[in-house]
Amino acid sequence: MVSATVGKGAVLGAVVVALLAVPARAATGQAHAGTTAGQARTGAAAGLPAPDTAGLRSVLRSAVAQGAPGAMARIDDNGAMYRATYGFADRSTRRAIGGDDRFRVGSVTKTFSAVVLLQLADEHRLTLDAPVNRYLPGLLPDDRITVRHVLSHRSGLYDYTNDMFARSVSGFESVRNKVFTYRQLVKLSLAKPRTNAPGAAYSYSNTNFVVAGMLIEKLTGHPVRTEYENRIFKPLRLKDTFYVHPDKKLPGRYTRGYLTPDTAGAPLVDATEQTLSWAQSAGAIISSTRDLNTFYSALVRGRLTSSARLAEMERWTPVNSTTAYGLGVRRRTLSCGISVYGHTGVVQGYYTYAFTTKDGRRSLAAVATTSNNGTVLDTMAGTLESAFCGKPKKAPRDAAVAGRNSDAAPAVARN
Ligand code: REY
Repeated sequence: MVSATVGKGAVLGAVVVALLAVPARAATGQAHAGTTAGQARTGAAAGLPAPDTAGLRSVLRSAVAQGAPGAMARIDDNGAMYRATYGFADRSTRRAIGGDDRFRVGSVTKTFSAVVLLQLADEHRLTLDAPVNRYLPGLLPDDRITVRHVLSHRSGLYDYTNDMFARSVSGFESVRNKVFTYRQLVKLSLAKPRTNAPGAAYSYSNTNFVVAGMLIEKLTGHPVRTEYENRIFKPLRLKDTFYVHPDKKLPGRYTRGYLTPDTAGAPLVDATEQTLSWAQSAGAIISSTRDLNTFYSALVRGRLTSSARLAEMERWTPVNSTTAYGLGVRRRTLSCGISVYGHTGVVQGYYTYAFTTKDGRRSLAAVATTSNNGTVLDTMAGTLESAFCGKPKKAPRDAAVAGRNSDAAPAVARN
C-alpha cells in the first residue's frame, strides 16, 4: 500500500520497481538495487517454528512503503543466518542499504549500561539495593531511590526528553549539535515533579540511564566508552559497535537515518549526524544487526555476568499484557506465546528492535531508517513475529498488534 507522503514517493517508487524487476533474484538471495536477501543453512533453534523469511521480507517492504527510506533485519538461528534488506541507505546517492551497515541503536544502549553496572555488582563495587546517593552524594533529591529502581525505570525520575522533543524537528535541531553534561540532563529532569515514589511504579525515563552512566563513571573513574569497550565490545569482538560522543559521525559504512516531521507531507529530515548528547549512556551506541544478535545471545547465555546477576536482570516488572521490564532489558511475549528478551531503540532517524530467545539460540535485530512514524514502528514489530513465531497460522495477529507500541521510546508511547 502506498501511504508515503510527498517527498518520499520518489524513493518508494524506485524501490518497488527494483523489487518487481528482479523477483527471482530477490527470492533466491542475490543483491539488487534496494533489495537483497541472503539465506544460509536453516539452523532452527530447538522448539521454535522455522523463521518466516518471506514474512520478514514483507515486513521490511511494508516499512519502506510506509515511509522508511530503508529497513533491514538479521536472524541468527543456532548457527544459521538469514538477513534481508530493503530500500536505501542514502536517499541522495541512492545507495542500497547493506546488511552490514551500521546504525544508531538508541535505547538498546541501556542494556549495555546495565551490563556494566551488573558486572560492577559482581565485582562487589556496587550494591543494587543501595541508594544512588551513596555513590553520587546529593545527586538525587530522595535517598530512597536505589540503583535497582533506576535500572528498572521505577525511580520516578521524570523523563526530560518529553519536553525536549515535544516538537520533533525543532526539538531535534535545538539539541543535535549540543554537548550536555550528565548533571545538566539530571537537572532538567529534577525541574519537574517525580512521576512516582521510589519503587512504586514503572515509568520509562531516559534520566534513569543518564544516572546509570554517572554511576559507571564514578565507580570506575573512566568514561563510559572505556567501560563498554573493555567489558563488552572487545570481549565479544563487536567490531561494528562504538560509543561515539560528542562526535557526530558514525564510523565506517553506515546507513543514514531520516526523521519524520510532525507536519504531514513535509520532507524527511536527514538526522544522521548528531552528538546524541541528550542521551549518552541512555542511547548513543552505534552497532550492526550482527553485533546486536551476538550481544543479546551472549547476555542471556550468561557470558557477560554471573548467573546470579543475570537472574536479577530478569526479575520482571510488568508493563502491560505483553511486555515486562527487568534491569535494562525487556521481555516481550509474542502472538505465538513465545517470550523474547532484548530492547527497542528510538533515536531520530532510526527504529531498532533487538531480541533473543531465553536460551539465546535465536536472535533477531532489525532497523528501519526513520523515526517519529508510529506506523513504521508497529510494522517493524512484525519482524519479531516472523523471526520467532514462523508463518502465521491465521491472519491477522491481533495479540501482536495489541502490544506493539507499548515498549517504544517514551516520546513515542508512554507505558
Ligand atoms: C526521543 C525522541 C526518544 C525521538 C527517546 N529515545 O527517548 C530513547 C529510546 C533513547 O527509548 C523522536 N520523537 C523520534 C519525537 C517525538 O521527536 N515528538 O521519533 O525520532 O530509544
